[in-house]
Parts: sequence; C-alpha cells; structure tokens
Amino acid sequence: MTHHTLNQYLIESKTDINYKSIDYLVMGNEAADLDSMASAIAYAYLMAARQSDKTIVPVMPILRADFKLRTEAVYVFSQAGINLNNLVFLDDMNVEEVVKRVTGLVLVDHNKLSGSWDQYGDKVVVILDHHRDENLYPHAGKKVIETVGSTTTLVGEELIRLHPNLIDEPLALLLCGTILLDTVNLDPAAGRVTPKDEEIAGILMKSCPLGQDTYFNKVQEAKFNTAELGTFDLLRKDYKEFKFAETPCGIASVLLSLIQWGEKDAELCLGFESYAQRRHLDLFFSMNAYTNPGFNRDLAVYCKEIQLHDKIIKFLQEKGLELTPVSLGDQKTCLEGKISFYRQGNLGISRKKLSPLLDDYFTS
Ligand SMILES: [Mn+2]
Repeated sequence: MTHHTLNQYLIESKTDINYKSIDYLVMGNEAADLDSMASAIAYAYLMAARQSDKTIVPVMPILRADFKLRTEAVYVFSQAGINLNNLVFLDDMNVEEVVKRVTGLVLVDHNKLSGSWDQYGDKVVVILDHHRDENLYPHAGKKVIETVGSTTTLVGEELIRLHPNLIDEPLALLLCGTILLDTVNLDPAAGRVTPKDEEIAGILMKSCPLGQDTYFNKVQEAKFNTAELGTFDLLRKDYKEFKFAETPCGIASVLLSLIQWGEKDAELCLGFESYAQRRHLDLFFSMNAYTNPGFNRDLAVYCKEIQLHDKIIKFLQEKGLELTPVSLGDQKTCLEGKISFYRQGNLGISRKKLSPLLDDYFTS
C-alpha cells in the first residue's frame, strides 16, 4: 500500500489496529512528550513508506483526554496538519488483545519498556533513542542509540538518508518543531544541542514554511500557554502526590498567576475541593510560577480542615516563604475546607524544596 499523505497513512493504520496482524507497533515513552509522539508518528510513516507490504502502526501511550495537556504537541501537530482523530491513543485499543497480534515492537525515545509494557520485551526489534543505553533486548536487530538532543533528529537522519522525497512541509514542521524545542533553538548555551541536531534541523528547515527563530518562539510560547485549560486540567497538568507521615498531600505546579486564574474561574475553591476529594487529599497546594515580566511565584493552599490550614500557613511563614495574601475578587467560598491565596516572596522555594519542608512538619 502506498500512502499519499501522512494523514492518509494514519487513517489506514488506525483501521488496521483493530483486526489485522501488525508487523510493527511503533511507540514512544510513557511520558508521551512531543519528542516521543512525533518520533513514533514520523518513524512509523518512514517504515511504512519503505515496506509497503507491512502493517505498521504508531501508538500514543496516553489517554486521548490527556493529549491537550501537552500544549506544545497540540500546536506542533496542528502545524503539521495532523488530524488527532487519526491517531491511536491508549483508550482506542485493548492493549493486551492488540499486542497478541503484534510481531515486532519499535521503541523510539526510550530503550526500556515501562509499566505493563515491560512484559513484552521479547517483541522489541528496533530501538531509536537518545537516552542512556540500558543494554536490554540483545535480540533487537537494530539499535540506534545516540546522545543527541532529540530522537526526532535520529528519525530525520534516517528520513534524509533513506527516503528524502517523503519530506514535505507537514513532516518537516513535525520534526523541526520538536528538534528546536528539545535543543532550545539549537542554542549551545543550553547544553542540549549536538552537531547532528544542527545538521539535521538545518536540512529539514529548508522544507519548513516558517523561519527557525519564528517557529521556535511559537512552539515555546505554546508550551507555556495554558490559558485554554480549565482549572481541573491546570491542576493535573503537572501534578505530584506525596504522603507526609500519614497525610496525603498533592502539589500542582501551574504556569499562570493566581490573579489571572481567578479572573478565569470564580469557583477556584470548588475546583480544588473536588480535586482533593477525588484524590483523597487532606492538603492540596498549587505552586504558580510565571513571568510578569520578571519571574514570580504565587501559592494557593487548600486544606480539608480549617485548623490544619492555619497551622500550615504559620509553619510556612516561619520557614521563610514570605507569603503575602493576594485578593482574587469575587470568589465563591469553599463548601467545607479552607483555601487561601498568596504571593510568595521567596522565589527559591520550588516544589522540590517545599515537599521536604512539609515532610519535616508532619514527621516531627
Ligand atoms: Mn526525547
């Protein structure tokens, strides 16, 4: 089968996954960042173009509803004209049933299967990756593991070498957007870029309708633009959960000021409350980091129990967070717990530093 466009290929592969025997399932890592997803799509497309008699399907190892949280991927995929309906997400397949029909697993952007995929190591046949080599799957016939800035650089390299006439605007936009993001616009000062990233991006950029700096700035902007997301999505986008002594605590990291957030949503406490309920949290923080134009931090503290809330605030002040209350205007009050909003004067306290402080509080 020959495919005229990337979308046509994707439509077909999505149909195939439901009943055919699958020669190659191509998959990025579990975090499903832009590099993982773009590499899986582009590499599967390249393989399919070279082996037209084979059934080759790229898989996005996340739920469809979680895709929109990766705002940089939303932007780059739309630039590349990828129709999201044509992609296979975890909830589009019954993994166990599908894997039975899979002959070979192709790993991109990782070289060690994780989670429930771990049991399928025998099926790994190809690895294309830029992480440290875990030296697994010696039976894999092809291993390209190089410490370049982005896996899409390795995909681009094969594309240029093996099938250059496949490179069109959409594919170039997909790969370049990812290389530029992963290497911070090929900036040596950021310490991510290698000569190979630079070389491959340079060749692919010739097929991009946008200039390098323009495109990089747009992708970067999309990454930090969470304005489209509602409170529930903002809270879960970058979320970590802890247990301090016996106290379950969640800390969300949000790239938006509390003032802006409050303007979008007049029921913030209800959002925090229902999230905390769902996750059975006694304590729930949002650490807001943003530039305006200098770097700033805000902190929202929600507690199921009002007493604990007040004690925690007192403790954080003693630890030098320099919290000053922020007024958010007309906010609906909590149903049962208590929430409060602050500007955090001490910019050095990130989630990495806050969690051990809280651990001290609860264990002592
Ligand atoms: Mn990567």
